[in-house]
Amino acid sequence: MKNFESLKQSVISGKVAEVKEITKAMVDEGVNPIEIINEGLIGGMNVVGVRFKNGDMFVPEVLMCAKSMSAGIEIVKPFIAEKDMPNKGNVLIGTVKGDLHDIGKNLVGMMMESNGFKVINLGVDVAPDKFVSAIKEHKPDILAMSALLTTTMLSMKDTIELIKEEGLKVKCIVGGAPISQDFADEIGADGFAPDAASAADLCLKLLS
Ligand code: B1M
Repeated sequence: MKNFESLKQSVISGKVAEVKEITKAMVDEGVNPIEIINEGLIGGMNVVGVRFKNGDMFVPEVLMCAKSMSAGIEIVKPFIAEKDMPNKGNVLIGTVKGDLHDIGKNLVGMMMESNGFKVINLGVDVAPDKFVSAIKEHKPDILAMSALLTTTMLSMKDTIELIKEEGLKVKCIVGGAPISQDFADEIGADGFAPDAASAADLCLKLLS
């Protein structure tokens, strides 16, 4: 019988085919699907998050781990009612207006998903009014904005101002290579995270 530890190790190694095989075997054996997600798939990604944060793993490896975790979740999903899927909160994420960089933002989204958040990804080049419409539609707990260009980071400020003008209640967090805690404070953001694993930790902290 395959155990949670071998599933966890396969996620940590980013072995998509192996994760699929073990997950399928566990589902066939009647293992609780929520436990497969929490203890095996998310359990593995939690280790990846810590290693990435400490500089012991790099972007391409982390992307493979996230891909393997998602492959496992896709197998388990049909056996779980939507209401039973782990959900620590809803996060809306996007790269700000004028900015097309999305590798880091997608990594942040994956790390949040692997921590049990439901993530709605708005993509790139998202203007303040588009963020605002999406907040009205999806009512997220957190809005996470990413910017990689010094020329686009001010769009974060515009978005936060518009959110305040509209009286919307959502925690706004920011990140990306040119962003700092000082900048986040200056524009009135609720938080800043320097990397994907810290962004997931920040969401947990803000919603705890
Ligand atoms: Co561009 N680019 N790029 N680029 N690009 C940079 C950012 C740049 C620093 C390169 C350089 O000159 N040294 C520079 C910006 C300079 C500046 O503004 N200070 C630059 C430039 C100038 C440009 C163009 C203007 C180039 C041109 O056309 N003349 C152009 C702009 C296009 C546009 O956006 N309008 C451009 C285009 C591109 C490509 C399309 C070719 C490509 C993007 C492909 C894609 O994303 N799909 C690209 C790339 C790949 C880069 C570099 C090389 C790598 C970015 C990356 O993916 N890093 C980058 C140089 C660099 O950073 N070394 C560069 C890996 C990624 C995992 O890290 O995105 O930092 P990062 O994300 C991290 C953290 O920042 C954080 O977590 C992530 C994971 O740990 N994080 C968050 C990110 N978002 C977060 C959100 C959060 C929290 C944390 O929310 C709370």
